Formats: sequence, structure tokens, C-alpha cells
Amino acid sequence: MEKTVVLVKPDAFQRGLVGRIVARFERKGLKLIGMKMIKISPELAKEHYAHLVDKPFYPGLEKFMTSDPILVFVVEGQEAIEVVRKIVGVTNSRKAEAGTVRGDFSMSTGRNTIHASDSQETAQKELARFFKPEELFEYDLKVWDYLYAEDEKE
Ligand code: DAT
Ligand code: MG
Repeated sequence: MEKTVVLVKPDAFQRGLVGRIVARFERKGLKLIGMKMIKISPELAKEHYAHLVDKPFYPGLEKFMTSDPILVFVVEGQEAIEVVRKIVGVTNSRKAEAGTVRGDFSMSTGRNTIHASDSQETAQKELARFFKPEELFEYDLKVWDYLYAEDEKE
């Protein structure tokens, strides 16, 4: 079953949105399998945002992402990567659909409250980047039979 990584950014901490953001994923029926607070170093920020380091806004992005702790968590579910990106909404929160995290909680691109892996390859890399194997938990979700029909389970 697919696993994907979510980061709750410093703006969400400052604005008291962390719990409400996590709740969006729980209520959808995604299984939480790892969660912790971390402080991102400049080196880790450069690795995580390698596709953006040459952009003019990168110094501000790094300063923001390393300014305060973040929450990092992993959810598991069928097609979890795509499902989570839909819940997150598009990068510019002003264009994000109402009902998405960014669409409901933010007015900004640079302060858009949340990050989520955007592909299977990225999810794999981000899992390894942020979590040790022993920080991810395998456990039975007792409601599994009510989240998925027989033919939707692996
Ligand atoms: P996403 O976070 O939707 O995957 P991304 O990977 O293109 O988007 O960019 C990562 C983060 O970088 C994004 O959440 C906010 C910041 N960012 C992207 N484009 C930006 C821009 N034009 N101006 C300011 N910040 C930007
Ligand atoms: Mg991205």
C-alpha cells in the first residue's frame, strides 16, 4: 500500500493550525504510520528543495522552512500520494480549491502551510530523508474493513 510524506510548515505552527491540518488526513481514512517534530537544517532544506535552489525565492524559502520546528508525518492508503496531493491543493493557496488545506487555511504561495510528496519516486526519497525504519509503525487499523471493500485491499 502506498506511503507518502507530509510536512506541516512553520506558518501552520504560528497560526495554530497543526491539529486541524492533521485531522484532515485522519478523517479521510488515511492511516498514520509515523509522526514527529523536527527542525530542518539549511543542508536538509537544500536537499529537500533541490529542484528550487536556483530560484530567486529559494533563500526566503530556506529561511522560512528552517526558522521554526515543523511536523513531519507519513500516511498510508490506496493511491495515498495522489489522494494527499488533492487534499493539500495547488501550490498557490489563493488558487487552491476551497476544501483543500491550502484553499481553506492560506492566502499565499510562500506561506502555504503544508508540503506533500508529489510522486512515487519523491515519496520514497522523502521517507528515507525524514524517517528511520524504526520510526515507522506497522499496526492493524481495526476499521480497515470499513475503509476499503474486499477488492480494494492489497
Ligand atoms: P508544492 O509545495 O506544491 O509541491 P513546489 O514543489 O513547486 O510546490 O514548491 C515547493 C515550495 O516552494 C512551495 O510549497 C512554496 C515554495 N514556492 C514554490 N514556488 C514559489 C514561488 N513562485 N514563490 C515563492 N515560493 C514558492
Ligand atoms: Mg513539491
